[in-house]
Amino acid sequence: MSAEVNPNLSAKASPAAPPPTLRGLATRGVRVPLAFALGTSAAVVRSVPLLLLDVSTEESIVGRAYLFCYTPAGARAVAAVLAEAGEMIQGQPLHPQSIGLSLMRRYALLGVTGPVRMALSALDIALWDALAKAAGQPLAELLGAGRRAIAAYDSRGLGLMAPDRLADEARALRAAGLRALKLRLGHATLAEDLAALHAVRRAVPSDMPVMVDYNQALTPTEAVRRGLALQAEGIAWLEEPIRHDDYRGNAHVARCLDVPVQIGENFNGPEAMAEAVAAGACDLVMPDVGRIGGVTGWMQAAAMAAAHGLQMSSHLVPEVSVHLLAATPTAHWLEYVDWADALLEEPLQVVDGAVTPPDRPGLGMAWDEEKLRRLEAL
Ligand code: SMN
Ligand code: MG
Repeated sequence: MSAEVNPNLSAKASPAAPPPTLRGLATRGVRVPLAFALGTSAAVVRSVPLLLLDVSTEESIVGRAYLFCYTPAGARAVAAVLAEAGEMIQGQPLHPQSIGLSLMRRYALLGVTGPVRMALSALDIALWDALAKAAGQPLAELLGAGRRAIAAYDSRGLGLMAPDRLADEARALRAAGLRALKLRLGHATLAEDLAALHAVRRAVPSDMPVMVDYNQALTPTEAVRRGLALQAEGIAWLEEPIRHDDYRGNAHVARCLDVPVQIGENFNGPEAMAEAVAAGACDLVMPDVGRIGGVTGWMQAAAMAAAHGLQMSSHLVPEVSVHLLAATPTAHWLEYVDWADALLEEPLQVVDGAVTPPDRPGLGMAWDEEKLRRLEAL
């Protein structure tokens, strides 16, 4: 009896191609004016400072990322850290996880929070973009997922405004085609918050989900009082009712309410999310790819959310987040804003209330230099 030879075992595998080598990086900051100003309980946002990052390799692949840096000083701080990190990674192979681990170690003394965390997250995003381009695949596919449609809610506008202006803006947003929207609350009184919610509710179909976001405005006691009144009116979730890092307080609010408590945009890395989940601080999570640690940090957070059966949404940066949510087992909602339309060659498309990762290699983002020339440089 002759033994069968498995041809796959006997064939000599050809060695894998070496990874691209990193050459350097460049950043530029721009101010993008908003069509719908965003009046939150913490600040009124009329224009957004965005920081653009290009990472180049010796093979002429360019990986890109952009971040919302909250203030112009934020953009300058993130750019300064990136310039320093760029010198450290020159000549390194394109291995996002290994580079991230060594930079986190390098910045352990300064502290991997705030602008440092944002810089390392942006770098990780750009490295993964380059890796997916080198593989000739959309990022979602490189992460092992199909390019599936992710339901999106409209997060433009609907700030702290008078009820009649809110109703007008809700109707304008509704015409744009998304099937859910987010209202910012945190007026001086509960009565004003309820009036704002009623105005939006009356302007949109009765079954349209309305998320509400307090941007950390309340005390735990006030959050429970307002949360009980709001949940009776039907809201999709109660976002950041109190200080984001008071996990015990958030857990108390979550226990007292039926409406799901949503937090996550301020999670500093997957470690913060692990603590929040362990404390029972929320019912839903929405990390920001620019604070959770880029693609690498997001995928760790997604695994944690899946293991705990927690639905996970994104925070801003929808062009990047849509690829990541496609690869997130418990994907919930994509937060949609159109801020980067002002600088992209091919802005994100909304179809039937959802966004699908584009069928282009990497993230599919290319800067439109003509559009960029029209924006104020920071
Ligand atoms: C937010 C986004 C952008 C600026 C300020 C606040 C926010 C959100 O909390 O969830 O969209
Ligand atoms: Mg929020």
